[in-house]
Amino acid sequence: MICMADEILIERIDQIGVIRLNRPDKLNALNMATMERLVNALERFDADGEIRCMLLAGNERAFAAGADINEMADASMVDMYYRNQFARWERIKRVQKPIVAAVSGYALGGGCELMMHCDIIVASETARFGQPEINIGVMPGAGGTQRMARAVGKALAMDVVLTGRFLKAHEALTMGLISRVVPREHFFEEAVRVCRELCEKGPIALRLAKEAVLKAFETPLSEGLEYERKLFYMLFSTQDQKEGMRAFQEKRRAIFTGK
Ligand code: CO8
Repeated sequence: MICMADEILIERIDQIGVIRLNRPDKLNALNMATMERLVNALERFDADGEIRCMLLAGNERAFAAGADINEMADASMVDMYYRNQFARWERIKRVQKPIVAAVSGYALGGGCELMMHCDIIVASETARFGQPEINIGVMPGAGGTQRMARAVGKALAMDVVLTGRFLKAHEALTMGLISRVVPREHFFEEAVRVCRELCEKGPIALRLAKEAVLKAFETPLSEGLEYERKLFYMLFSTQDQKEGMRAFQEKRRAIFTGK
């Protein structure tokens, strides 16, 4: 079933919640209406017992070419402050299920930042990444300086953020910004394939594993290790742990129920 909500298209592919950005004329520029619908859709899928992971995509030409410049051009500092747009981005951070990004074409500015909120990034060979805000007199504001630096290190983050240059897909792969590059015609189906793989895993283990990896960016190593250990112990209270290990012993495929 495809549900049209103007700026985004929402669809279910089996247990995958698919959200496609849908402002092709504007290279999927992220205006406030798009962000609101996107975040609402992510939260709905996150709360939906039938859905195991989400897939976020644009189209072939653009994942998203940034926040909508037309909405910001005449805004004052006070306007921006009261809009409090970053509250929406904070809500994406709280999504528990894995989000897979399928990226083709431009992932720039807020588009690149949105992509960096996702957990696995599948890109087409044609994808172009960048934080070009410097060219329009500003800087990244939705985590670009922080997540880019953590993903690729200081030297390359500085280069990308200060010069605004675009990275090609293979460059971004080598730098560790993304994890898979495939030919353009396969980027969406590859992302679906990754999602299908995730759907086979234990849903609780998936969420806790996501939480633990993200914790690595927030804590010193000793604290992160302690956190990981507690989540690991927690999984021994689930039926999925019993099923997973028993299936291994019985040489069969595990059927995880998320209990
Ligand atoms: N905002 C609004 N409209 C856009 C945007 C954008 N970010 N990007 C593209 N568009 C529009 C163009 O204006 C054009 O519209 P129209 O046909 O009505 O003139 C249409 O999309 C097609 O774009 P182009 O004609 O420019 O296409 P080209 O192939 O010539 O160029 C580029 C493609 C290089 C991607 C070019 O469009 C471009 O440079 N876009 C802007 C990229 C950019 O600067 N992004 C950063 C924006 S700022 C930001 O993201 C800050 C995030 C902070 C957090 C958000 C919360 C506030």
